[in-house]
Amino acid sequence: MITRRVTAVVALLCATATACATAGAAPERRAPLDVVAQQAGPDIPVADVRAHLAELSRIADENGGNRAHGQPGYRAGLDYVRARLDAAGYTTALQEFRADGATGYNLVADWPGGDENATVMFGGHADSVSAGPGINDNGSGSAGLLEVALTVAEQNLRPAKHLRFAWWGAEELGLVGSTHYVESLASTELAKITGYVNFDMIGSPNPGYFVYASASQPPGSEQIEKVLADYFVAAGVQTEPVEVGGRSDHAAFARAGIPTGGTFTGAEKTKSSAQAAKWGGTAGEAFDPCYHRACDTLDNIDETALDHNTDAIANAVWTLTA
Ligand code: DPN
Ligand code: CA
Ligand code: ZN
Repeated sequence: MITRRVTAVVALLCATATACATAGAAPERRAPLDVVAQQAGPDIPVADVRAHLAELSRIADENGGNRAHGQPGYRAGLDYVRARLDAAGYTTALQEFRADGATGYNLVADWPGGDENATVMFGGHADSVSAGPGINDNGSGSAGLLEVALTVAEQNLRPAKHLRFAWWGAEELGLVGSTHYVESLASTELAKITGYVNFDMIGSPNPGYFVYASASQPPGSEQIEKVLADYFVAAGVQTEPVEVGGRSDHAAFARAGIPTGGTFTGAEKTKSSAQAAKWGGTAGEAFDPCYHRACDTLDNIDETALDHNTDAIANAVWTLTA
């Protein structure tokens, strides 16, 4: 029997702040308790995610302004992530590959324990383009995944399933690192991976709240889509399904028949007025006007989007590995 912590998220509605705060007032009639959804997993403080982004930004600054494949900033950023994971008790490994005449690296981190025949993976790419430091793309996913991984360790989570995180290299060259990982795994090892959940751009400055559509993904992907969407329902944030197709690192897993999913806050596409009406921000502007540009810096992050998506990662880790 598996026990897991389930926190019911309950929204108490008060007509006014004073109505809620007034001490000793006669009990007033309220709207019925609105149990929005059940959530597993902790609330991750966004300041802790931001601290990792500040480190990645500093690392880019000290290494020629980027964290691109084949550049010194890539390894420096990956080494920062790895050192934090090692100190927390993860078993980490660097997988090397070659791309464009340079050595690339994937970082794979296993949380000891759980049933390895049911391994659930969470990942995102760790490389930037060469134009800039890549703080939204994909410092955001890298930092969110790192802070959730560190929280797993702090809380000494003992999931029934085996939990593995990955930070991929050379995504920007055409999904090279994640494709190399999937294609180099023995079929017996691949068969143990029961799901892969991807986080690529989760703090866009003019954010949308997108969940990868499961319809065009392998069977079983619906469960991942639902768990991710459920977080946002509980948080009172509307989402839209998005077809990410071959644009990020879940693609190789999907090709291997592994259920996949993920969240995304938008790149070069323009926010519609209907989207601005439900999410705020600016209609007619890109979700990320600094996509693949030098201005993808610490200023290019929407903290609310980063916060929600990191909490959604935590909810998915706790739920899917239970
Ligand atoms: N794969 C992203 C990039 O690194 O440029 C962009 C992207 C992510 C596009 C997710 C669509 C969906
Ligand atoms: Ca949070
Ligand atoms: Zn990119």
